[in-house]
Amino acid sequence: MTASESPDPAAKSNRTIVHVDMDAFYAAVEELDHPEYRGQPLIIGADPKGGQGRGVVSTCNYIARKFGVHSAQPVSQAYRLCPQGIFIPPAYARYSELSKAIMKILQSFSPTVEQVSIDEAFLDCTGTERLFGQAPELGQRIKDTIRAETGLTASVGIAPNKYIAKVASDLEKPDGLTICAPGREREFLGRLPVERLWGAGKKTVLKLKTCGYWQIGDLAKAELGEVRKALGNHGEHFWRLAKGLDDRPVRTGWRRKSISEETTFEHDVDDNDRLEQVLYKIAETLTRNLRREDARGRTVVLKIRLTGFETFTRSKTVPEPTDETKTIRETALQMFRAFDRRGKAVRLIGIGVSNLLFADDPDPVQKKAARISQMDLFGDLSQSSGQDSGEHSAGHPGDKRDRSERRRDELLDDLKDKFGNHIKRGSLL
Ligand code: TTP
Ligand code: MG
Ligand code: MG
Repeated sequence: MTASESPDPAAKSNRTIVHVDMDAFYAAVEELDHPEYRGQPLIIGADPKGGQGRGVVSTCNYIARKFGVHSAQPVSQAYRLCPQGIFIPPAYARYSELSKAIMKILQSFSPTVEQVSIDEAFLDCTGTERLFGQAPELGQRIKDTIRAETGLTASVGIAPNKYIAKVASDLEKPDGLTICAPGREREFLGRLPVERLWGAGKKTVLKLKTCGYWQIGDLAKAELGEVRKALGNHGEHFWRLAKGLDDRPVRTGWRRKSISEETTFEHDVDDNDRLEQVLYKIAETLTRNLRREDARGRTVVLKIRLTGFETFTRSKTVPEPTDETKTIRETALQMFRAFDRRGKAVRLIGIGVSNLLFADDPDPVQKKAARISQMDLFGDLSQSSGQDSGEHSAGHPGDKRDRSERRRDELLDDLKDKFGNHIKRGSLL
């Protein structure tokens, strides 16, 4: 039994929680595979087309970051900041392959590994001192093993809880190792800006600053009542984090919480028929990826970015978790038709599905709706496509899907597997 499952709350502050996050992951993989890119600014993302490109940057190496380039930035802007950079499109299959290799390495350090994105994971290493040494030695070993086996560098944070471990891994990137010893939590967090509170979005940060809480230490010292007044229901959560208190266990068998797929147009599109056609295609690809992973979701999210980059999301929860193309497509279309673009054309359109359940979900807690924000959903696009397919397993219990729809979806998936993506369902022809 790991300490995270211990019924004794006192034991929780003595956990050894490790957070590992790869440095400039996609870019680092490209540098590994293409030594000629090393030493130059390298930007992974959509084609910048000499500054006319329309997509966004997935990530860039640390040299490019010096020019102000960063993830989720429009490539056109990245190009203006760094025209001499090497711009290359992402090769997801390769990143996914290395991600799997890294997760396997992490499993050799603890049976309790929770993958939280393509390049990061938490480990509960409580009680592994005799095997791997104290925190500094453990962290170095993890980094060295990843380096030796993959050629990539990771940043590692070690702390008594997940929140501080996550903050720690980010503090000395790249190739960092940052440790917060038990008992030093408040000191460790105190001088960090409130932006470092995990889960605090722009609105929360603004409210905190308006109340005079600029550093995490300011919040830790505040009266709970005051914090509640400022932040409402979330007040206590952030107040506890600020005090370095976080009991959340490291969960094994983690699965993604959401999946999404989106298209950025070469030229903004105003024609509703064309937009609906694109939504059709997106729904096809997205649900095929869902079925490959044996996952179903309850919340369908529509994302629309208009001319000028204004971005909106709309979401709708369906009664039963689904992976059915028709249901997800129709739900997205409904939201699209109800959305008032106020005459503006569309730059990007996408569909996401969250509140995912998996057929072989071992942990009933995961079957509860995962409450994630829509921002998180589309912040996770790195994993939205190009993933390897998973094995199909027994199927979801209590399957209430329309059997003919299911057969249609599965038949089409098989055809696409055999003959490629140009196979389309009748309604698309
Ligand atoms: P991150 O770990 O956030 O970033 P990173 O590994 O590139 O750089 P850092 O050293 O700061 O950790 O994301 C992991 C990968 O996910 C990243 O290499 C590319 C992808 N990604 C996107 O595609 N879009 C995004 O907006 C972000 C944040 C990441
Ligand atoms: Mg990273
Ligand atoms: Mg990461």
